[in-house]
Amino acid sequence: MTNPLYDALFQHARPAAPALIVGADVLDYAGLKRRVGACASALVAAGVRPGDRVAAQVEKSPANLFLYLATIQAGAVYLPLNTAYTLPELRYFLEDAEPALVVCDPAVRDGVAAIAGRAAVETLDAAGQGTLADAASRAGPASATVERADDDLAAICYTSGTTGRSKGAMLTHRNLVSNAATLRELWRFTADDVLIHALPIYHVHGLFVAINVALMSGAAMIWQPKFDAAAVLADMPKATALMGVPTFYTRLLDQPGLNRETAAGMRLFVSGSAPLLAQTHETWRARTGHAILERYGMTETGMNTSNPYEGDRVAGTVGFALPGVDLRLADAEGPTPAGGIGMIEVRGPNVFKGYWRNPEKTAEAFRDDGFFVTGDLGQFDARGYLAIVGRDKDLIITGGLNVYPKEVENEIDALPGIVESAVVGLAHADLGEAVTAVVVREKGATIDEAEILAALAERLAGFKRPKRIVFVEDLPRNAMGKVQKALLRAQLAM
Ligand code: MLC
Ligand code: AMP
Repeated sequence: MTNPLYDALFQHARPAAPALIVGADVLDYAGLKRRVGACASALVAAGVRPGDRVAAQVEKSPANLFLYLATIQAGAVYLPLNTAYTLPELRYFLEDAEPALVVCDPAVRDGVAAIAGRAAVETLDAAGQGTLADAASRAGPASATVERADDDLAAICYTSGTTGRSKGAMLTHRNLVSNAATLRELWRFTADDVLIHALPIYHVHGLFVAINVALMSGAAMIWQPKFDAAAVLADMPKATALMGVPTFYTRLLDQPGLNRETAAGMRLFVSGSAPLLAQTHETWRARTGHAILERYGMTETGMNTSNPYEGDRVAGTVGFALPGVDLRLADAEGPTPAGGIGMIEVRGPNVFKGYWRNPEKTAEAFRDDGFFVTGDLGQFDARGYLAIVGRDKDLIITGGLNVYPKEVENEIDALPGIVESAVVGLAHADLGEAVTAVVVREKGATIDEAEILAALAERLAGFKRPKRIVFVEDLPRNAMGKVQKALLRAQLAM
């Protein structure tokens, strides 16, 4: 029996070695496998069959990790959902993915049940308690690990489009195994490593980069429920590695206790999901003696490039294509001339199988020769390091989370008294970019910032809601009638 991802994740697991460290509690690999097996039995008892989707909107806890791994062991497809999503946001994912089971917080169980269609609903709270945990504690060990092929789906991760609705990126066992194996080798992970895991596990960074690489190495994870700079700093002397978004690093730099001594036992700091400012890189190096290793990835592709483990880690670049990943710069007319700026396109075992039930969007995303068009603009320097110089997609990345302006604009425009709006990302010291809305009201309308934000709170996850709303008489447009967002950004930045 083979189950490529499950087998790969536990290939170096020594039964008595620590897998998960939560405060003073240590769970070894034997214990982890037992808990995962019990959860897999509970999934089967809840009606989950191979190939079924298991949607999870749960707070990060060890039980959430068991659920992910159990879904894989049961041959099902894991569908993680940001805990910040509101019920209206959730409804779309559940309708589109048609999961067999939804696991959610007990507090929203009834609301979720009402939109879950034919799916069963189980619960897990932030402490890992709930009906699924109860079922797992009653269940015996998993009867068997369900056989899967390399090309079978392991996960569907939703990612928004610039227009239209979110698309489910279908990730196969091969995608996830190959990417984690490559990163483990490149970043020299071994069973001696202790990774501080402070990322959310509803996106590929925390889920497939951090968890998969650590487990596949037989390493331990210090499991933190969310990012808290002081808590990360306190655990640093016990750890060897950290993975984070740039906000982690800027917030850690605000901690007076961050210095060469606290970071002495660490061998690797990885940053990704959003651009790391060169200034953060330099300041970090001066304070800790470590060069942050920046890498570049996407939901659809996992990781594509990385700065070298040995050799220069160049600030403002994302390094080289990973072994086995083909990467080129091109545009509609063809390859970008040397030194020029072009669209980043990638091909390799890491690249997803397509968008769930969406052959048209899948076809649009690929070139005829199999390269996936990322929507990111890149440029190689003379030494072949890739820099991400922009995005050919209207996207804001705030604290490592993606916000599609159109989605926010649609919600604002639907409010009474609003003519139209434009949503842009403005530079923000903590979050990289901050969602900012420029709004045109109807004549005489009095709707204000607080009222708009209160209305949006019912519809949109908190990270998508504007940090600032500016009222204007008109939006600047070009001759084609298109809103000039670059101009707006420049005006607002003044
Ligand atoms: C939370 N808030 C945010 C936010 N996170 N606002 C903007 N951007 C964010 N990223 C808002 C909440 O809605 C809330 O608002 C307030 O901030 C406080 O919430 P919090 O939960 O206490 O926030 P905080 O702990 O400060 O979280 C910030 C953060 C977190 C940066 C630590 O967002 C985080 O862990 N980000 C990592 C995201 C990630 O994993 N990205 C990887 C994607 S995969 P209010 O109004 O309710 O008070 C990917 C591919 C790749 O991109 O290459 O990796
Ligand atoms: P997502 O769709 O949430 O997976 O986000 C992927 C996007 O994050 C990429 O297309 C890039 O625009 C951005 N991204 C990821 N890593 C980096 C990085 N190191 N530097 C700049 N942008 C990045």
